[in-house]
Amino acid sequence: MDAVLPSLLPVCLFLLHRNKTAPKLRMILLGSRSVGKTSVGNTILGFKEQEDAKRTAQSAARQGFVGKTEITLVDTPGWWKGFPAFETPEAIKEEVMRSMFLCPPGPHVFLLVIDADASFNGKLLDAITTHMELLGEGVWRHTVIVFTRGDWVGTHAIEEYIEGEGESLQRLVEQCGNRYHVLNNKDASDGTQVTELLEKITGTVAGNGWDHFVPDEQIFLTIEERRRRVEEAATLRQSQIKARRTSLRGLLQSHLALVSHVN
Ligand SMILES: Nc1nc2c(ncn2[C@@H]2O[C@H](COP(=O)(O)OP(=O)(O)O)[C@@H](O)[C@H]2O)c(=O)[nH]1
Ligand SMILES: [Mg+2]
Repeated sequence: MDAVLPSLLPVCLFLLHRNKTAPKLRMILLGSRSVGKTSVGNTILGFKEQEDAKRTAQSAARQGFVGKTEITLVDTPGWWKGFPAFETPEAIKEEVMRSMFLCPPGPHVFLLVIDADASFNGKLLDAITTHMELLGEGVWRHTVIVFTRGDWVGTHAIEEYIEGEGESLQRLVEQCGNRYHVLNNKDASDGTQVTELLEKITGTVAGNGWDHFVPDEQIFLTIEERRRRVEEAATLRQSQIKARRTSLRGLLQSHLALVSHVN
């Protein structure tokens, strides 16, 4: 018996550790330009807004904690407000799609960011829908709307805002299973707004049976293939420029040699 107990110790420690392992959540910020995606990321992760913050040009993942929950948050470049996906440059669409592969094996939720100080209409709905659909089927049941500019709206009036903006916004909210939250990114001191958002996110993930969104591998292959072609074209262009320079230099040298010979 004395010999058995010590041998069980590592197993017990492993089980204890496994039960204590902190939960991990992977999420992606989506939305049109300047709605506050990067700011939402900063608010969630508790990072300060950078004074010289540049426009997000490429999708990138950041890590942090909210309480004991480890968060991987992918920020994306936004599309032009009110423009459907077919009018968005390929490079932006590609970055939006690439975001799914920056948090393997796939995001638990998409945070669809909307600025609540602006009016909403059918064009905005169409822009959001066409861009969200780039990500594949089943995206809506993993989506939570985050309304920014809570300081403009007043946190208690968000339902009024949704009702007041009419059918397009109400349809979007319904499409997302009535999952939404309002944030004031200018108030870093209000920790409850983040914990409440995290509760809604956790509720959404639990409602999906803790399944994450499974990105379509074909999208990844298409992006990689396009990248490869762009890189190949750039290399070819560079070698053409180099060859032209070399031949120009050769021409110049023979011209100079000819001139000096004549003189
Ligand atoms: N007043 C206010 N301004 C905000 C809020 N969220 C973002 N902003 C501002 O909106 C601008 C665009 O935000 P940013 O996060 O860069 O938008 P992104 O392009 O979607 O990433 C910045 O000047 C932010 O300071 C908010 O909740 N309230
Ligand atoms: Mg940004």
